[in-house]
Amino acid sequence: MQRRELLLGGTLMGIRLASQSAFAQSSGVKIIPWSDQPAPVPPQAENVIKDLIRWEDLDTQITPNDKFFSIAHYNRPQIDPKTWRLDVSGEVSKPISLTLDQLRALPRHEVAYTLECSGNNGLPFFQSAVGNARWAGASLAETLKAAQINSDALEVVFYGTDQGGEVVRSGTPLEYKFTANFARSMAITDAMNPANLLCYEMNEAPLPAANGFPCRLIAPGWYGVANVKWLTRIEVTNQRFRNRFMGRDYVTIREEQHNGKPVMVETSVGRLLLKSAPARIIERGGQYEIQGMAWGPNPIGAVEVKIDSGDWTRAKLAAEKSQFEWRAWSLDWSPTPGEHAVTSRAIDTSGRVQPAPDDPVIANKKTYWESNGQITRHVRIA
Ligand SMILES: Nc1nc2c(c(=O)[nH]1)N[C@H]1C(S)=C(S)[C@@H](COP(=O)(O)O)O[C@H]1N2
Ligand SMILES: [Mo]
Repeated sequence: MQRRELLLGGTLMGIRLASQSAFAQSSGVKIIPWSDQPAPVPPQAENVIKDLIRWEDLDTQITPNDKFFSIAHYNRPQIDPKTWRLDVSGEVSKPISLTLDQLRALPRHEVAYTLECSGNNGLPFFQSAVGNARWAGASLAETLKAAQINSDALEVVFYGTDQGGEVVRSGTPLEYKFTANFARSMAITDAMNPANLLCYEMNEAPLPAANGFPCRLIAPGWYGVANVKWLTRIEVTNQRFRNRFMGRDYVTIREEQHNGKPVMVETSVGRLLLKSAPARIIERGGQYEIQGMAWGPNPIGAVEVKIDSGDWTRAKLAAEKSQFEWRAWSLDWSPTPGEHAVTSRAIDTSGRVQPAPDDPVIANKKTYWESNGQITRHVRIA
C-alpha cells in the first residue's frame, strides 16, 4: 500500500484515499486552509514537541516518518546500537538481555497503528499530535513468555533511556528532588496482548531517533504515552508502579456527580478514546469536499459532519484498512461564500458517539488530557 502511495505521489494521495476518486496530482485540486490555524508551539515546549505539522498536510493514510510528530518529556537520547541492550528482569525465572541483532532475529511482526498523544486538542497550539505508521518488531508477549513471569507478578514496567529531574511535595519541608527515567507500566494481561511490539522499524525504515531508536514499545489501543521510546529495560514487578507518567502528570481530573454530590475523580491516562477530526477542505472545479480521519479503540461505524448549526450528515467512509488504523472519511459540500464551521463526530460499531463539547465527560474535565470531544474547524469560502 505504502509503495503504491509513494508511486502515485506525495501530497494528494490522502485525498484520493478519502474520496476514492482517482485523479492526477496536477488536476487543479486546491486545499483551502482552515482559517483557525493553531497557535505556534511556545518556546518552552519546542524541545518537548517536534514536527507538529498542519492537519491540511497529514494527507496520507500512512504518515511518512518525516511528517510524524514526536514528544520527549526529558532529553532526546542518541543511542549507540552496538552497545544497546534490552533487559527483561524482575519477577521472572529466566531474565533476558537482548542485543539489537538478537531482537531483530526474533520472529518479525507488523502492526499499523494510529498513535495519538493524549494531550492532543487539549491546548491551543497542540492540535495535530496524531499519526499512523506501520510498526514492525518482535512480540512483547512472546518475549515475556520466554522470560517466564512469576505467578505473583502484577505489572510490567517499561523504562526509557531518557532522564530528567522530578520533584515531589514541592515547596514543603518534605520536598524531594531526584532524577528519573521515563517509564510506564501495564498490567500483565495488557502487556500480554499479542498486538504489542518491541518495535525497531517504522514504515519499513529503522525507527527514527525522535521516535525511539533503536527500540520502542508499540501498544495498539493505548494513547501515545504508553508507547515507551528508547526502551532499555523491562521490569516485571509484584507492586503497582506509579510515577509522573502513571500517577502524577498524566492524570485526568474530572468532576462527577455521586448521590447528588460533586466528587473529583482522578484517573491515569491509558486507553485510546473514540475521536475524529476534520482534516482539510479541498476544491476542484467548483466542487468542494470535506475530508477527515476517525480513530479509536474500537472499529469506526460511521462519521457524521455538521456545517454551522445544521443537521448531522453521514460522511462517506473509506475502506477499512486494519484494526488499529485511522479511517479516512469525506463529504461532498456545496458551501455558500463566507465563513463556515465544520464539526465531525465519530460513532463506533457499538454505537458509542464521540462526545460533544458540552457532554459532562468533556465539560467537567479539569485537565487537558483525553480531549476527545468533537472538533470544530473554521474555513472561509471565497
Ligand atoms: N522514553 C520516552 N518514551 C515516550 C515519551 C517520552 O518522553 N520518553 N513520550 C511519550 C508520549 S507522551 C507520546 S505522545 C509518544 C509519542 O510518540 P512519538 O514521539 O513517536 O510521536 O511517545 C511516548 N513515549
Ligand atoms: Mo503524549
